[in-house]
Amino acid sequence: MKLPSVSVVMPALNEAQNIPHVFARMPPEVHEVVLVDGFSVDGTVAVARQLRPDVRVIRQSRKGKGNALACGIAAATGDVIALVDADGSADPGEIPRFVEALMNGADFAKGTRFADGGGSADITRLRSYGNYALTAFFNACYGRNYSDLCYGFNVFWRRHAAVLGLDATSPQRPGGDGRLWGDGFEVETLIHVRVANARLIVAEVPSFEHSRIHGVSNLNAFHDGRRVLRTILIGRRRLQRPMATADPTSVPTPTASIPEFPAQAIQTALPMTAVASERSVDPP
Ligand SMILES: Nc1nc2c(ncn2[C@@H]2O[C@H](COP(=O)(O)OP(=O)(O)OP(=O)(O)O)[C@@H](O)[C@H]2O)c(=O)[nH]1
Ligand SMILES: [Mg+2]
Repeated sequence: MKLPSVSVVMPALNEAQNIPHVFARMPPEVHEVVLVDGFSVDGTVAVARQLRPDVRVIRQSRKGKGNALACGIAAATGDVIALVDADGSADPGEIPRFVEALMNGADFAKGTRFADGGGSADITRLRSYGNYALTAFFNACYGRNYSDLCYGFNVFWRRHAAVLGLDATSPQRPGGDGRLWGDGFEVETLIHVRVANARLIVAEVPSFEHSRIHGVSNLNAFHDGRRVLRTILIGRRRLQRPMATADPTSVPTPTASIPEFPAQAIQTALPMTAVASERSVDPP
């Protein structure tokens, strides 16, 4: 049987020291690596290009990890899209197991650290409790039986990308913090809300989360936890009132194409002061 082509979409904000470890674990057969740079100032793009001259570098349109995923997904061309963090916590060597779940009939393969065969060296006790509670609440709202809601390693058929409805091209709002709803760390929950509302077949795939190798997390457990909770609540309202269009989990219209960085423009086009700080912004 012919294996599907896999696009790896990798959001990266100042991950120059971690990219070598992640790329070293990349299965040789991946179709493309789409690195979505968050205006890194540490040479992330240069390191990626040096190690993998074929890497596609995308410049994100707004701020936040969620916006980076939206841009990467819109730019990907493979049959399958794998969302893989660039900090060394996710092992791209696990991608074939996710693809196998898709080949066995799943529409969407979501990673889980909390099923047999999975685990985490990275999650703190606070985050673990928070994730447990949010996962239970999500399951109660959407009739699912997931073991892990807030995990970034997910793989799905690209033909379902429209279901996710991530908005890659709308401009930032004047006076806003540079992010629209879904642009932050609530993005994984937003994806799961839309996948559940579309009744896609989801397989959980055990995955081991390693510790971030270098650098610091961009996530704030309380702040981002609140955004996750709000995403679950709003998506639930939409499930009950399917005609509502004004809430942030409604699926926007398809997006235009995403600009790709020409190789020479990268170093000069990245502003040195534009590093997004997820901690300093309030939810809308
Ligand atoms: N392009 C882009 N990537 C981002 C942004 N924020 C985070 N990322 C990337 O998204 C991935 C996950 O971010 P982390 O800061 O590791 O957050 P986390 O994995 O939830 O938290 P930890 O478990 O503490 O590492 C990493 O590859 C980051 O570099 C952003 O604003 N833009
Ligand atoms: Mg991380």
